[in-house]
Amino acid sequence: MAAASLVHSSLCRPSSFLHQQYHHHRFRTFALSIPFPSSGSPASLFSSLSSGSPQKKSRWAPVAAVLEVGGVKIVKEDVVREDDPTNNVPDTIFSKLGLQLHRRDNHPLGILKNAIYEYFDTNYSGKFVKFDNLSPIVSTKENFDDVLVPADHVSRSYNDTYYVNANTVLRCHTSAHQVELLRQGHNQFLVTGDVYRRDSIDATHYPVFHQMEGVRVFSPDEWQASGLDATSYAAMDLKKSLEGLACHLFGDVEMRWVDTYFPFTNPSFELEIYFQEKWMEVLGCGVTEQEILKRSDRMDNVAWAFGLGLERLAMVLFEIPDIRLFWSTDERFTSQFSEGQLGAKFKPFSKFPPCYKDVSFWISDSFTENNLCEVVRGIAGDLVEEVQLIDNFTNKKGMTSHCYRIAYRSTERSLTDEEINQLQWNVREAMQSKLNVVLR
Ligand code: FA5
Ligand code: MG
Repeated sequence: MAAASLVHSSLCRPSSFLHQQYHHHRFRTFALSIPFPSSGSPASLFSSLSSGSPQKKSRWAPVAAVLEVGGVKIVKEDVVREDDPTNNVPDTIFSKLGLQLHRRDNHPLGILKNAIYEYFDTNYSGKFVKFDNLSPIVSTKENFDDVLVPADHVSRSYNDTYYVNANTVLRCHTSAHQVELLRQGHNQFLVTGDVYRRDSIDATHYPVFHQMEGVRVFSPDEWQASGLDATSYAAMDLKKSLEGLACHLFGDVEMRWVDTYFPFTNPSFELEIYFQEKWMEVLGCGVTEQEILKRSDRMDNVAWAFGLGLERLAMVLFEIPDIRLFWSTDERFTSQFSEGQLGAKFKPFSKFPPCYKDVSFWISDSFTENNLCEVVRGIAGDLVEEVQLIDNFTNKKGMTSHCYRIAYRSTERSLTDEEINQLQWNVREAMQSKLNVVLR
C-alpha cells in the first residue's frame, strides 16, 4: 500500500508516517482472542468445573474467592491451581479479576473510556455498540484461533499468556471478542476490558492492563464511491478515525505511525506518542484479514480493527508517570480524578528515591525474563518498579550469565533498608528454587 495514501495533515502533527522500523515489541502482543457464547464458553466451562468435586476450602482464600463478571461465575479454585501443570495463574493475578477499573467513572481509565465513547458517539451518531463487561476468561479458540494466530506463535506460550487450563486463558487482548461479536451480527462495536499478560516490568508494562477494541465493517457502496480499493479505503478511514481520536483526547501531541504485523490484520500499524522522552506505543490496528470476515459471513465486506492500550493513553492524558498507580487505592491518588474531568493532571504526592539491587546468575536453558518478573512480582508486588537486564555474557564453557537490576520503589511511602534487603533476599531464594538458575 502506498504510504502517501495514508498520510494526513492533522492538527496533531504526526511527526512521521509509515516509516519501516523494527522495534521492541515481541510479537506476542498480538495473540489473543476471546470468547463467550461459543461452545466451551466460560459460562458453561466454569459452571461445569465448579460443580465437579466439592471444593476444598483453601486456608489462604481471600474474601472474594468467588466473583462474577458479566454473568459468569468465577471460582478461585478453578482459576488458580498450583498443582495443575496446565495452569500458571498466580494469586496476585486472580486478585485483580473482577476489579474492572474501566467501569469506574471516577477512575482515570473509566474517565478515558467515557471520553472515547463520546468521540465515537459524536462522530458516528451512536452507531458503535459498546461492551465493557465480557468475561476475561476465554477459550484458546477465541483468544488465538478465531483471530488467526498461528499454532506456533509465541503469544500462545505459557511464557506469555496466563492459562487457566490447556484450552482456557485469561484473554491477552480484547481481540478475543471480535469474531463472536461479528457472528452475532454487530458491524460497529467497541469492547473494553481487562487483559492479562506475562511480561517485563517497567513504568509502562503491567501484567494486567486494559484495552479497548474497535471494529468497523464497511459495505461495498461505502468504498466504491471513493475511487479507492477496499483495503486502501479502510486503512484511510481507520487512520483518520484514530488521528481524530488522538486530537479529541490530547489536542496537540507528537505522534507517529509505524508499520507492524498482526496475524489478524493486513496492513497493520501502531501509533506511538512521545512521552517521558521516549516513543511509547499506544495502540495496534489494521485492516481486518479477509479470512476473519469470511468466517463471519461478511465475504463481500472490508473492515478495520484497533486495540488501544488504555493505561498508555491515560498516562499521557493525565500525566501519570507509572502504570502501577492505576491500581492505587491511596486517597491521594484517587481523589485527583473525577467523572468527566479529562483535563486533570496528576500531581505526584511523593517522590521517594528508588533502591537498586543487582542479582547475577548463570541461566538454565529454560530461563526467561517473564518468569523472573513473575517471581519478583510474587514477592515484591507493586513495590518493584523495574527489572532490567544490565549485563549478559557467555563464558568459554558456554555458560551464560545474566545480571538484572531490580528497582524497588513504592508509589506511596518510603521503604526501609531492612524491608528492601528482606525482599531482595526472598527474591534470591525464590529465583533459586523456582527458576533453576545458579546465583553468582
Ligand atoms: C494487540 O493486543 C492487538 N490485539 C491490537 C489490535 C487489535 C491490532 C485489532 C489490530 C487490530 P498489542 O499487543 O500491541 O496488540 O497491544 C495493544 C496495546 O496494548 C499496545 O499498543 C499497548 O498500548 C498496550 N499494552 C501491551 N502490553 C502492555 C502491558 N504489558 N502493559 C500495559 N499496556 C500494554
Ligand atoms: Mg504491540
